[in-house]
Amino acid sequence: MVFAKNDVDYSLYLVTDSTMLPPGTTLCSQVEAGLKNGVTLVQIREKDTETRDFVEEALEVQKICKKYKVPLIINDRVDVAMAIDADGVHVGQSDMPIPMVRKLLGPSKILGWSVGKPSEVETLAKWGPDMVDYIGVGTLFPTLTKKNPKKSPMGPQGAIAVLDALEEFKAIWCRTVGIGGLHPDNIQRVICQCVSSNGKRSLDGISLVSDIMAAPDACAATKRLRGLLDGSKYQFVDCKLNETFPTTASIQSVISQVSSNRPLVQHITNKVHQNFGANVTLALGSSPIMSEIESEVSELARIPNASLLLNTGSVAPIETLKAAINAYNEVNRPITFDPVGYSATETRLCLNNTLLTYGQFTCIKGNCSEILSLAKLNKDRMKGVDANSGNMDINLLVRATQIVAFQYRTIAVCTGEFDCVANGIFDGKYKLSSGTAGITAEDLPCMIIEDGPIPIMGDITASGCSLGSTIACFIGGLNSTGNLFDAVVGAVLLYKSAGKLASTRCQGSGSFHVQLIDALYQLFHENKPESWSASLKKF
Ligand code: 3NM
Ligand code: MG
Repeated sequence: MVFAKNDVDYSLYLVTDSTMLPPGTTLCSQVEAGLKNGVTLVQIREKDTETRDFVEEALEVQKICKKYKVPLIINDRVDVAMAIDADGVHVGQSDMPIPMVRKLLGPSKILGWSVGKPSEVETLAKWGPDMVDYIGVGTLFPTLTKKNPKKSPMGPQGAIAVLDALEEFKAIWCRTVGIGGLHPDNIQRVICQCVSSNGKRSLDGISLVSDIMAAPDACAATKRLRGLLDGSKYQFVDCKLNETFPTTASIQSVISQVSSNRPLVQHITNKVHQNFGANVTLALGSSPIMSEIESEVSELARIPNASLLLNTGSVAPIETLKAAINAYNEVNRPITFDPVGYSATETRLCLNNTLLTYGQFTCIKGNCSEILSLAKLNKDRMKGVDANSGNMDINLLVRATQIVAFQYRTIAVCTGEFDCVANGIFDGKYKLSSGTAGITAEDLPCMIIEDGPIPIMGDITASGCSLGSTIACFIGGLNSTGNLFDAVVGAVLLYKSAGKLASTRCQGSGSFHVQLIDALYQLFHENKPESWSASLKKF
């Protein structure tokens, strides 16, 4: 069977591995269960099978693929592919060179290549459209399937770099599938986040092994995957994800919701912030819990209006942080992420990037240095955890905030003399192949909150961290119809106005600390955002 190469559907690409078959199943029964329920492409990848058995298995699988009119690709073994007239071959970076494989296969077969780096994209672009038809982009997440992994997981950010390279080098013909550690809990996030910076392309599909091959019920497993791919909305918080701009009236509504819902705000945060953050949370009519106990995170996340603040200046073990992210993502409860000192040291850079790869955050809040580094617009390493002072260009900061919002599909907050908030959640909508239909970071709604300098903010500890507490209270306190962008902007507006008010009432940094809590308490309970001192404008 010859497939028109342009018509191949890459959306759900099953790669086999007969070493993980559950009892009572066979290679063929698992493949057929997949094909019956929405697998669109099959690759036989059997690393430990002798040639003769490999050929026999390939012929069996080929029969099934023909029945479902789905192309069959052979991993590595160009000879086997040619011998059985398979539809294509997939090779890795250390297998036979692509031009040789193409020469052997001829022009009409599908040729796939494993790619992990932009430089490899540059190579395939130079070869032109007659060489590589699609690439497997990976390894995305840790996987137990690959016995001798040569690459470390790249996360969605690594896949974005590959998609950007395809656009940069104009390899428009080349299709893409993500691979490595893809499971129902991360597939929608991957499709949603992995969009080229020009908004023009997303992954064309996902490729996986264990989720179907090792499934005791491969039919049900495939159906579930198919449903996630065909859904078009990634609802990772149970609140409204729309694009309207916050106003003082909508912020007033947020505060009423927080007052009546009294969210439980779990803090995993640094020692300096713990006490102050708990008091700020109480001032905002919410309940703080400073728990770092791994075994209780799932229970906490299930409490109505639970909200998590994750501040990476914390000393909690990384396994606790991951468990918390998992628990809140699983039940669609919000996480506010504060990557303290994002790139100040190699250790922090690695920890923060690991967590950013690991889950979905509703809000990412940082100071100018952190946001610039996250957006990769800051060439220098940060010095310590404080924001670099100096004249900051508003256009640059807005751009950085929008990039962070776009790349992590989050509401990004950049704090400083003025604060920027950019909404990258869109409508939670995602699409295979066509990305955001050309919407880019620059198109994202962005608000600026200003109230002149409040230098004394820098003279107390944990003032930035406690803005994180305020945001976590506000988004946690929303009703299911509440608006996330309103909540985050409202938190920033309140915090800035309270800071200003406290600075006029205090006598020094000690009383400023106390006055800040009083001002937060007063402004929150009065709930008259139209009279607050900080200004709110669209950028
Ligand atoms: N190739 P699972 S990762 C076959 O990174 C393969 O190129 C990878 O298995 C790459 O879906 C991988 O079970 C294994 O995680 C994917
Ligand atoms: Mg190989």
